[in-house]
Amino acid sequence: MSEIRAKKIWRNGELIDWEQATVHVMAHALHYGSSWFEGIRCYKTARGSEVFRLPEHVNRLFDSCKIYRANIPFSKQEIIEAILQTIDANNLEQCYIRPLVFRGAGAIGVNPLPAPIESYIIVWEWGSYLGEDAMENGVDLCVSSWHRAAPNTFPSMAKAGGNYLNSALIKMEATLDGFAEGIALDSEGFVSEGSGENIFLVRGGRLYTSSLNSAILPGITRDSVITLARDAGYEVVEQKIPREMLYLADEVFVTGTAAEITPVRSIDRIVIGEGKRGPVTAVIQRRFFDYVEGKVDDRYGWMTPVRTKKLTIDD
Ligand code: PPE
Repeated sequence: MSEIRAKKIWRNGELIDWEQATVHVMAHALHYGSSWFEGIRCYKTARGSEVFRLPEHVNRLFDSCKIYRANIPFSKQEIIEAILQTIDANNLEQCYIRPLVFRGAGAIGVNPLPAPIESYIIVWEWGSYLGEDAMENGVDLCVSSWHRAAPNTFPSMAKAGGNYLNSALIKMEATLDGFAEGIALDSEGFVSEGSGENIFLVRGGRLYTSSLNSAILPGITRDSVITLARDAGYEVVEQKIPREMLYLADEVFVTGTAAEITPVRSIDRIVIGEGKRGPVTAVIQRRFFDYVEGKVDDRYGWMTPVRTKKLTIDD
């Protein structure tokens, strides 16, 4: 396990030392999974450090909390400012950002409403998610024996800590069986998503991705890929995807803030297409990385600059 550490963590409005960011064992979230979080990336670009789709991630955090009747005691703008401040305080040119809101200690029992809301922002350097050579050569996936939660059980549009027990079952099964990741089906048996990524397939020059009614997290990378792919002239279809369509695809790739755009070379040991990164995946990858690394204009207004250190007279 690589060491994950930074200097400062933002907690309820102030920056504290990394070591001080501890939680009481009676925190509601520890007992009942009542937490909500985001994963955001800050990239080093030619224009300086910039955060990718920051307002969209903050909106999704507030959406996740709204579903669970948790009121964040800060405005969206305050959370945005706090994220930029935390990156700056840690002096990181690029990093992964984890805003985390949870029900803390102060009430006993399942009812979360009396438990206080705690808000944190954590940043650290996080490299490749699905293995070092994954971006070039692709990864091997399996279809998980675990399904995503049925509608009316756990809302998948909330990025809630509790949902990740399902993700953990998928991920453990996949990795212990020698796969990089598992793809879960929804409760009807259609393709949903990976433990921490959305999924796309390419067939006949067209892109397909599971629709929101397949228990997916509405991924912000997924949304960005849909836009960039249409930009590149590809048709993108959001629909219910039968499992076998994965095996018959010309190309498959997964998307997520941590995973970015990772090609898939096999699923359940069935070779996908040529068994390596396909040409459409390569185009999407290039357009994505050119965008986040600031090699092209920010035509969609997706990048938020991190305030850099103020220059002093001596500089
Ligand atoms: N589905 C799930 C279940 C999921 O966790 C993620 C992100 C996505 C789809 C893609 O969403 P987006 O990041 O908005 O494109 N998973 C986050 C957590 C990963 C982790 O291991 O922790 C992430 O990529 O940051």
